[in-house]
This record gives sequence, structure tokens and C-alpha cells, in this order.
Amino acid sequence: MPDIALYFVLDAARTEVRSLLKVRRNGAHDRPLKLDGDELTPLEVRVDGQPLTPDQWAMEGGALIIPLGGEEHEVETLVGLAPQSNSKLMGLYASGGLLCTQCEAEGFRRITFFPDRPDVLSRYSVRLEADKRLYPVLLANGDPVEKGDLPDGRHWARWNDPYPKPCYLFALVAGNLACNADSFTTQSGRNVQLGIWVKEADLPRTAHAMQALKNSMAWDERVYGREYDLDVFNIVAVADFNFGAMENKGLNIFNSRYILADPDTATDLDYDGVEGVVAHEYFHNWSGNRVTCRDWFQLSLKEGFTVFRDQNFSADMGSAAVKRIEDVRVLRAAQFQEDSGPLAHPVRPESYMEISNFYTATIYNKGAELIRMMALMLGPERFRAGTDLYFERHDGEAATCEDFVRAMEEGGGIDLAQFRRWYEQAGTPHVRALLTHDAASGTAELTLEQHMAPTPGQPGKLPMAIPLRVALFDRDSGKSRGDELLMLTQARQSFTFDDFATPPILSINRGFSAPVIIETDRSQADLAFLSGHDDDPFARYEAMQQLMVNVLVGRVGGQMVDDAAVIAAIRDTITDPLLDSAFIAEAVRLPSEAYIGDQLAQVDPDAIHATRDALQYRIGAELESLWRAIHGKTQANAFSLSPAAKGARKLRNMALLYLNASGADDGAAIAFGQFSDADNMTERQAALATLANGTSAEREAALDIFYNRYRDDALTLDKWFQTQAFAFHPDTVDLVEELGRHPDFTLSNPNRVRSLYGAFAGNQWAFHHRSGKGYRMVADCIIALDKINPQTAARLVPPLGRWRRFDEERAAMMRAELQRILSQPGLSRDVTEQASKSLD
Ligand code: 0A1
Ligand code: ZN
Repeated sequence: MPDIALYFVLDAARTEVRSLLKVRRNGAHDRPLKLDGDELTPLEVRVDGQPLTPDQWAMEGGALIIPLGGEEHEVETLVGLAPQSNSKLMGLYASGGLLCTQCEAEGFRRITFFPDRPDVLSRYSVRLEADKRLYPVLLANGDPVEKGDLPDGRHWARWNDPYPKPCYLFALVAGNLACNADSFTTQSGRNVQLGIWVKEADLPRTAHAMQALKNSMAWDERVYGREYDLDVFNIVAVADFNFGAMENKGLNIFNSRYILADPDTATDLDYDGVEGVVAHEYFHNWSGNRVTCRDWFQLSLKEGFTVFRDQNFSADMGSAAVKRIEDVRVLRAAQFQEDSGPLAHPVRPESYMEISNFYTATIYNKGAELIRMMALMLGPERFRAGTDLYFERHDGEAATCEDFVRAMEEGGGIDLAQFRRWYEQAGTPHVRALLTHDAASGTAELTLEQHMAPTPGQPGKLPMAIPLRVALFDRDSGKSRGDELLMLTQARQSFTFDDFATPPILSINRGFSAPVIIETDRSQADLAFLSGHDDDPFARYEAMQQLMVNVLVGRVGGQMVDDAAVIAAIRDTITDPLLDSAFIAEAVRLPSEAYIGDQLAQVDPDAIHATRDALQYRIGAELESLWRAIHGKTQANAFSLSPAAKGARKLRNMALLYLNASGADDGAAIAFGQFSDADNMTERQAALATLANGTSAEREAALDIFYNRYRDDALTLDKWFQTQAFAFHPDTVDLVEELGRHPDFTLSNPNRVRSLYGAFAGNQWAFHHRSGKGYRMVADCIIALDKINPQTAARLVPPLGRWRRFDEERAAMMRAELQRILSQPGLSRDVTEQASKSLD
């Protein structure tokens, strides 16, 4: 399929798509031509210019079948689409007056008949025609080549993309858009026109995205030697989008929440999200577009690598230590849970029912950890030699994960035979680490044991190759002799360290060098030591977290565990003048209720909530004056996005939280003060969230003020829904039910659905309300949404699938909801797959 020409006559109610494909028989066979289609009806079919009669073609499960003799033909089809009634947001759809497309993974077949697989690469020429008043801007992939006016207020534009690409990277946008225009000069001196296209009113909110784009372009040249390859690079923001954004060649389409940001409406987290996603999509131009995937089982080839690239980019733009802590938190919250449940799957899966269910934390985040481990084992120079070889060898190809690993082996000079198991085996390895000391010989011995629980379809597991960064600390000097990289490759293995007169303290999996669960028997005293002395910021954070987890897990299990070590460690951390604010805020944050649940044999949401709340109260009350002092240090300077300013806000918000947890009489008043006085959304939303956890009069007042101020700004109103759905409030389950009936709630906007039901399903205490109301509500939402947008509906299923982790009554209610979902007539493949796997 070397060349394809597409002709669109665009209209929200009825669009016509004519496509001209040059087809060549692939090998010696006499099978008919099969072109994938989904909800398409052929209006015309021609071969070499001759119209076919309906008996000369057939439809088979949505696909168009044309028996053809000979080797080469020109096949032409015409179809009609109704973008405005396409609520699945796959293919060509309407969003806020715009027409736009989403083709990954299998959306192109909803636009025209085509062999919709990522290893079919073609050159596209696209002509768009539309009403000029409604759609003054017409964009597609590649470079603009021609445009002109037509009678009756219509106009047209033609775009050519010279780079052969799979159809999942096809895109077009038509609409009334304003442009933030800029340019970038590449390392070889070429000038690239950059455009970020949004609704006119949103133009002032695009500066951060533009800066992120230019930084990404420079970073990819500097770090990977990768230059941009077209004369234009366009980004469009749309309000209705199933995922974060899409890397279409030369025309990225974004969920507007990852483009639009200003201090009044975006939190620091939102700003970081914009920077990270802009970078991610831009980096795909090489890791995804120039080198694409042979089939969807290889999805992590582009996604794991690209997440790794965007994580490192963000680390370079801000605080690397804090970025690593945040990334690990996300990995543990999303991927470790997935890996231990019914939806566990390998980074390179072997089967699926619906590919859009495989855009998972395992493919993305664990996939990134695999690349990170290879980069660690190779070191920066050899890793770069490996990626250079990979890009050079596979440019213009549809490649596999195996191709990537082989390039690392050959370019970097390393044997990754056993490491490949990371792509094959699902599940999170547990590593048990035991450090013993022999005073007579002055040696310390570290014994490591690994094991992995069975996952669906994989009852037995083989030992993995696990790179662990380790250091041993001397108790007296408080110092270590430095880091060592140990390779754990067997089920059980020992390592000996000489010249230790006294027993050292173990710091292990520093920097989170491997995505594993470490089990140690380190005492609270040793963890407290590391929380004050470890020179690896991640390990230091981890020691503090473990200190807290030990208290929480012990108490949930009914033990009396003293919290003095936790409170002392927090006091030392918040008064340490050498630590930066962002790190302090991360270190003193209590583990989430879900994370505490993950450490237990059975999750008891009420006990976990009560125990965590009690420890939060103790930390608040014991250190009240310190929290008060930290919170009182108001910023003298105007709003800035410098790492120091962001860190100060993070710590101040943490202090507000603990101050409120302390039960201080003026807690709500101080929170309301911060809410009212803030000149930025980071402080305003944190204050609102703190108030939302309580039952003060200020709670209602702040929620009303927020609503009235932002009711016309969809992205900010999402925060209003989300904050209430996340709240630790005894009535959250009823409040969310009410919010589901709010006039501003709609199932047709995925961001709104995620803000309410997605957030709620992530609120362990509320979602697992003993009454089972939470389960029923989420199931009702899934059932209703499935008819509108099955992809987004399917993403709400996994929280219900975790029933094995709960008591019998809860488990029974969760299963009953999954069964109720499955009994719905006409249920989508998306939801069917997730719900049936969850019941197995
Ligand atoms: N490739 C995109 C993710 C993406 C996948 C599917 C979509 O369809 C609704 C949209 C986006 C990325 O990694 O950013
Ligand atoms: Zn991606």
C-alpha cells in the first residue's frame, strides 16, 4: 500500500470520504483484498477507475472484501460519516464545534476502508474541503501544499506527508481555531514552524505548552541526537478526548487539559502534566513514528521507551529526585495493583480481545522501567550507542520489542538473554533481603531471594535478572562507601562485603533501580537512621515511607506500634536546613490508603482509614507549631514556576493539611484564608481539598465560591467534581451520587466522567463503603457510558475487579456488579473483556 490519497468533504452532520489506494499483491496468493472497516457502508467501489456492482464486493464483519486478479490495482471507495453522532471519540468526530480524528489503535477503519494494521506504511496526500465560515482552519499531517477558495463560501486545503506512516498516525482537524505561532531552528539549521491551535479565548493559556515543545525539541537533539523532520509541527487542543494526547505525524491532537495552563486555573501538577505530555508526544516522532510497531503486541516498544524519555526530560527540567519519587508513586499505585490482580499481563502481551484496553500502566510505566534498567546496566554512553543503533537500523520500519533489546545488546555490548523475561512474565517480583554480620571476620553478607506470584495464564515463573543499587552505611560515621550495582539473577544469591567492624545498615533498590517489592527486616531505628542519612534521595524517602508503613500496617493488624520514631523522623526532616522543600513535602506525606491496603493480606478500608487518620492527627498535633510556622511563611514574591517556588507551595500545602489534621481550632479558618487569598490554583485547590475533608461551615462556602467562579471553565470545573470525589468525608458516597445528577455533569465528556467516577473509584474508603452503594454507582455509570463511549467505560472496570483483596461481603457485592454489567445486552467488547477477566 505505497500511496494513498484521501478526499474529505467535511460537515458535522455528513462528511464524505473518498479514498484512492494503490494496492500491490503481497506475496504469491490468490486471496481477495480485505480492507478493514468499522460502522462503514461503501457508497461506491471502483477498481482501476471502473465502478463495481454490489455483487463484485462483499462485507464481512465490517470489512470490505474485493476479489482481485493481477498484481497491482487502484482501489477507490466512497463512504459517508456522521461525525456529530460519533460519541465513541474514535475515527472522525465533533468536539466543541471542531472536527477532529483519533485513529490509534483502530480508529482509521471508522474513517475509510483500509488494512488497519501498524505494519502497513503509506505516503498520504489529503485534500480537505469545508465551509470556510465554520471551519476556517484545515489541518492534516505533514506539510501544507496548496489551498484555495470555492464558490458558496467553501474552501479547501491539501496536505502531503512525505514520511510513510501507519494509518493510526493519520489525523485531520477542521475548525475555528486561533494559533500560538512560534519557530524552532534545528541542530542542522532547518527552520520549523510551530503552531498550537486552540479556541481564541484559550490562546493566553498556551505559553507553557509552547515552551515545553521547544525544550523537548532541543532536549531530543542533545540527549538522543534526534532532530525534527518536517517543516511544520502543529498541536491542536480538543475538549473531548479519550486519553491524554496523540502523536499523529506532524499534527498532535491533545486533550485540552494537557495544553491549557495559567496560574489562575492550573496547579503545579497540571503544569508538569502539560510539560510531560507535550514532550511525550513530541518524542514519539522518533520513538513511535519514524520507528513504529510491527503489531499491537509491541505497543510498549513505543510507549515504554517514550515514557522513559519524557520522565528523563522532566527530571532534567526540574528536580530529578522529586520526579523519581513521583514516578515511583504512580507506578506503585497503578501498575503494581494491575500486576497483582486479574488484569495482570506481560509488558509484551500475547493476546487481547480489544486493543484499547491494553493502553495500561504495565505497557507504559512498567515498560519505561524496563528501559530504565537497561540504561542503568549499560551506563549513559553505551545506552546511547544502543539507541543510536536502534534508530539507525529501524528508521522507516515497523519494529518489535525484540529489535530494541537486540540493539541494546549489540550497540551496548551486553547479554540480555535472561533480562528478556521482563517482557514475558507478568507480575511484580518480591525480593527478600537479609543482611547478616560476622564480627570475627568483619564481613557483612547480603542474601537476596526472589519470588513472583502466579498471574493469569502464567502459573510458574522463572527467576528474573534484577539490577539492584545497594549501599551499606556505617552507623558511626553515618556514611557509606558508595553505591554498588548488584545483579540478582538466581532465585537465591549471596553477596559478601569485607571490612565492616560493626553491622552496617542496608540501603537497597536505591533510585528504585528495579520495579520490585523489597522485603527487609530492618528495624524502625535503622529506617530512621536512613531517613536522616541516606545520600540517595529516593532511598531516603523510601526509608521514611517504610517507617510509616510499619506503624500503619502493624496497627491495622491490631498491634500496638509506637509512632515515636515516625514523629521524630518527620521533625528532623522538616527542620533540616539542607533539604529542599519539595523533597521534604514528599518525604513527610503519609502513604495512601490504597498503598497501605496493598501491604495487607486483606484490605479493610475502614480500619485503614481510621488508622491513617489517627497517625495523621498525631503528626499534626505533635508538630503543630512547626506546621504553623511553615505555613505562616508566605511567599513574598509573585507567582513563579521555578522549582524553588513550586517546592515552597508543595510544602506549604502539606503544612496546611497537617495543621488541619491536628484538630487546631483555627484549622478551617486558616484553610479558608489560603483559599481566598491564593494567587494560584495550587494553593487554592489544596485549601479546598483540605476543607473538603472536613465538615466545617467553610467547606460549603469554599465549594460554592469555587463553583461560581469557574462554572464556565470546563477544565477547572472538573477540579470541583474531582476534589469532592476524592474527599475523605463520611458522606462522599452520597455526595458523589448527587453530583452524578448535577446539571454540569455529563457522560459525553471523558474528563468530566474521570473527574467524578474515576476519582471516586480511586478513593478507597468511599468507594468501598460497606453499603455497596459505591460499587453500584460505578457499575451504573459503566453501563450507561458503555452505550456512549465504551473505551472510557472500560477504564472504570478495574477497581471492581479487585474483589479478591476484600472481605467476603464486599467481594460478593463487587462480583454481583460485574455480573450485572456482563448481563447487559449489546455490551461492548471493551467492557466485556475487562469485566469477564475481572470475574475469572
Ligand atoms: N499513543 C498515545 C495514547 C493514545 C492511545 C489511544 C488513543 O485513542 C483514544 C489516544 C491516545 C500516547 O501514548 O500518548
Ligand atoms: Zn505514548
